[in-house]
Amino acid sequence: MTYESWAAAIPFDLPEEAAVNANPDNDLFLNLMEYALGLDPLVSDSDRGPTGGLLEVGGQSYQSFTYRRPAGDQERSDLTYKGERSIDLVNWSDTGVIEESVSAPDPVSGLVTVVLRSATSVTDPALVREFLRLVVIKQ
Ligand SMILES: [Ca+2]
Ligand SMILES: [Ca+2]
Repeated sequence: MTYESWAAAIPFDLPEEAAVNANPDNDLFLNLMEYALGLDPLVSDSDRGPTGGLLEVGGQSYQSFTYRRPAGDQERSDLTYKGERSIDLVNWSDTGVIEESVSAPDPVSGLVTVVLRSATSVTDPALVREFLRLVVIKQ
């Protein structure tokens, strides 16, 4: 599936509401992210975005975040998903972000759950602060 085929199947009121950077439902997500996460671009569903937390791996705690994305015949073939990390909210890089797991598709929604985490333990004395985010790139 591509963004264009996805958007063509949605009953937007106005043509401009189908743009990747439009947000006709006024929630937290522009259409591109609605598409990327398998959300409804016409229903406010801000609570279904990525969630942050701490993940325990090998006795260490790491900042993590979890998001869901469509898979199988709903896979977004024109998108690249990337976790990025920053220590200053200015410079971002995918270095230091690990994809910890990808679940099997949920039998009802068809979405897989992806868990990303920092490579740096929260107890690392060199770590002052860090931020993680999800970036979606459309080819
Ligand atoms: Ca939206
Ligand atoms: Ca929405």
